[in-house]
Amino acid sequence: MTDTVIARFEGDGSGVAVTALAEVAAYVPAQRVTIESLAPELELTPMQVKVFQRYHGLSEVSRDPDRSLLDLLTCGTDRLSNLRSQRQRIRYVLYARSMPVVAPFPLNPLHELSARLGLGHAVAFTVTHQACATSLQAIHLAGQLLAADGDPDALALVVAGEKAYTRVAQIVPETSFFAEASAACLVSHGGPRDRLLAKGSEPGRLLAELAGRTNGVARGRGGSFHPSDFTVGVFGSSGSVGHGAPLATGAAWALARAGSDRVAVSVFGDGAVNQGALLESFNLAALWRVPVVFICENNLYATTLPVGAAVAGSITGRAEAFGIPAESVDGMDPELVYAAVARAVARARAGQGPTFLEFRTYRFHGHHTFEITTRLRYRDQAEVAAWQARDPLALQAGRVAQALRDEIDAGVEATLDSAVRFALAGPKPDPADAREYLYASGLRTRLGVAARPAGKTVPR
Ligand SMILES: Cc1ncc(C[n+]2csc(CCOP(=O)(O)OP(=O)(O)O)c2C)c(N)n1
Ligand SMILES: [Mg+2]
Repeated sequence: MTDTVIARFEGDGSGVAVTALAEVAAYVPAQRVTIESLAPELELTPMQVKVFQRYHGLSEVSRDPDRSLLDLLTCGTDRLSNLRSQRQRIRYVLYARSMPVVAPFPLNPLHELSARLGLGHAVAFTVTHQACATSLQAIHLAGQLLAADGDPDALALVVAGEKAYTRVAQIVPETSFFAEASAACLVSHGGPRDRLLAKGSEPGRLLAELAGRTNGVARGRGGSFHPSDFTVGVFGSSGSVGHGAPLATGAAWALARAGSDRVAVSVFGDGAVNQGALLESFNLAALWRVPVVFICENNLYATTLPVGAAVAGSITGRAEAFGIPAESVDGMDPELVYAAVARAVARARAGQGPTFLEFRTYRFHGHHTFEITTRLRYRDQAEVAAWQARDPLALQAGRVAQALRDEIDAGVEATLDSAVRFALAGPKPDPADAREYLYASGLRTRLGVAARPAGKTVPR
């Protein structure tokens, strides 16, 4: 179970110091306008409207004409649950703009925003001229400033969000047009954090878990099949294919009942789509409209079994049968994946219940080492090569400047080296503790008959 929009990272000093997103929040106005209604203002011909609608699948955008730019930005920052309590730690406020001019002169919402948030003490400035990558650039810059700051507790607030005031700014001809939304994140430096702009366990603790060490995320007791990491909202996983879905549905139900706006996400493979537990979860999730997102990574094979030989009907059709909106998305494009999950999370937050997403993707390597050692041949090398040519990492890396990419790669290498060292230095569990942590209540299981000392009753 994971909360994909609000992420929190807590470390124990096991990794290298890198830039981290301490918390992320987004605001998308509920109000939407159709492209048709914008046509006169954007000077679009009926044919151009049709191209947007049919070719780009872009028929409406979120807009909030009654809200000022300042209010739009504040809606994003208001969703940061830690902003108020961490105010004094915030040293920098960065406003990331995709367009150089965001408001007609002399308006500058940044300083008003800082004042409104009680951040008058922070250095505030705007980052621009990097088009869509400006927010990434701002986070990178915030990380560099914090690294040089000297105070390991210092934070930066990065804010993004715009309103387009002129036609030139409102539309990229035949390609796209602008909507209104805002995002805010708290950036920190100096923690043992993953550089990736998403939540995640600390690599060292995750590797230690796989190696069965007590410094692993689940004290080495989960291994590769059952790791869990509550510090980042990872509820657990199941070695039984498809059995994470009831856990996620139950967690989502509990979250909704507790009045939380968090969302549970259940991720499974195409091998799970005929599991009864999954279909039962669809039923209850749809019936109770719980905030859960079901994600199927369809990589065309369940171990070695091709999806065509195992799955009757369509994968999305299974969810649709329960009235759950379902989408099939190119899972090789990280941006499309991100956007689809963001839509599903927003639906869940708006009380509209579950969404099903099928990500069409591919497994470059084997399901398990057995497959490699026995050299099982169940797929064509040309097929593997065709999918490898669309490697999502390479695709996403191609979207950032080479210098930034090199820096990220070097950071990843350093993080991995440190993670391996941390994992291998971890202690192995003491067999005497084998019965610990099995029940939240502290209840201990009985020893097996052979292990029980003769004539003695084992305390529970
Ligand atoms: C309920 C259940 N049935 C069978 C298995 C054995 N099993 C392990 S992995 C797997 C296939 C999983 O396929 P998929 O989710 O597509 O994973 P991929 O092979 O793509 O990694 C099966 C059937 C299991 N773990 N749980
Ligand atoms: Mg699969």
